[in-house]
Amino acid sequence: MQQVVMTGASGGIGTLLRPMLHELKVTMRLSDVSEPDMPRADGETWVMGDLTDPAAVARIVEGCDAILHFGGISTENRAELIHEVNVKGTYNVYEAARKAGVKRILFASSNHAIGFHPRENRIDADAEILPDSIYGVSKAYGEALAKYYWKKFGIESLIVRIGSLFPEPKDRRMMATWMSDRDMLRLIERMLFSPRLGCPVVYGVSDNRESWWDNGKAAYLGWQPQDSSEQFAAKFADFEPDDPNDPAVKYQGGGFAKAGHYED
Ligand code: 15L
Repeated sequence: MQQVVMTGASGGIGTLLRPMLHELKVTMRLSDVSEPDMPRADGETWVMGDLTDPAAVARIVEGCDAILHFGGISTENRAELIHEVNVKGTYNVYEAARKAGVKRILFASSNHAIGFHPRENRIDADAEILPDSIYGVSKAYGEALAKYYWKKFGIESLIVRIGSLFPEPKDRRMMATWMSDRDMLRLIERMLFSPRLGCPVVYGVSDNRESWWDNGKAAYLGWQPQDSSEQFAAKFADFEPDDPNDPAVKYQGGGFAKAGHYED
């Protein structure tokens, strides 16, 4: 059985996925800076540690086969903090993985690495990197790092540009960007068990009627999202025309594209 580490296991996505991880039939080691106050599921082990500390990261990944790297700051913040946690932390994860002989990594990137693409454009894995925030810049760095470790050391990564992974869409934009937890679980399953992974970019999005993202270039993974935001359409049924000049409406990154620069 594979030993799989999840970083950021106490965060929003980690908390959503935890109850389903046993379905992967792997041994899970969960990690974060602290453990949430909820009962441990059968078979869960925890190793607490800070991603900014290389020695702690080495302990977290020791002896594992694969890493699901969800840890980090998940929205816009001070550049210094984002550098510390997302840039240095992700570097620490890849370096520790290299030294420990880890074969596969899922890098939780974000749609905010490409958030300044207009919504009229349907884009694929080769779209130009156009971050809409310093947070998005940190995700672009992580993607580049994943490709570097693939070419230099043969460590395979699945780069997932996650849309909006929440229990349900929170606004109209998320009708296009929503990803269900079950579709993420299915994607993790392909990442762990596909005979050939390489280092593809996949948009983490369910089979939504309005989607701006094309995963055709990763078709060889055999991942097919099964859920759709359409089940929540009634929530956003009141028709109000969008203001086409509002950057939050014009760009794929929504509010991140509109927000001002976060001063240190
Ligand atoms: C993200 O990357 C964020 O982590 C999440 O909080 C959402 O804002 C999401 O993107 C989104 O674009 O909806």
